[in-house]
Amino acid sequence: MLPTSLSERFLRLFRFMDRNSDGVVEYETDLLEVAKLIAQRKFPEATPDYQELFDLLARTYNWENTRRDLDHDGKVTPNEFIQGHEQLAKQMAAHPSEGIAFIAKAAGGFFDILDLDGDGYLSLADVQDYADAYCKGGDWVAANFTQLLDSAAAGDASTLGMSKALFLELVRQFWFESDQTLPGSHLFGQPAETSW
Ligand SMILES: [Ca+2]
Ligand SMILES: [Ca+2]
Ligand SMILES: [Ca+2]
Repeated sequence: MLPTSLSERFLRLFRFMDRNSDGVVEYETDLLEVAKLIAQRKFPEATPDYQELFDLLARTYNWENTRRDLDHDGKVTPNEFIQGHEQLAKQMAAHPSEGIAFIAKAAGGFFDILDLDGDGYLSLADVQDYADAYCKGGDWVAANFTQLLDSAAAGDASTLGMSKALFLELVRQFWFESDQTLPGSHLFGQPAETSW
């Protein structure tokens, strides 16, 4: 069993990913649109660059959702979502260095897609557009982003935004550290729901 702190935050992520808020995450009705919006943001539609990025995102989202869909009915329920991550958490505990390498590759690649101007930092606009793609934008995004940046060690803080090193560490904490006092536990969290 996952610690309650982890399953609660994964449910929060689940609600974030459930774009149309109907209680299940589906590739066609939730994630396909996100792939379009994120690719459109980076490249003009109908260009080869756009198509390549869209295909990559669509393939990745479809693969992830299929992997989580344990009964193969096309819909990922909150329970399936949690169970999938239970397996992942076990693998991470057994092979931590492979887990870190996986995060650097998967989340690092996604960081580069979101970093619109390619300067190596995520700006507030980058994360706002990301939340908007899932129909989850709002004031909470800026409040959360500021809190996450403030949480960074002085050496990592930057007026440019969130560095990739900080981002990857927050992602690692979110997925694998049950300690709720770590800043990464608050990724995707609306400030009203968190206990800073
Ligand atoms: Ca849905
Ligand atoms: Ca299912
Ligand atoms: Ca940037």
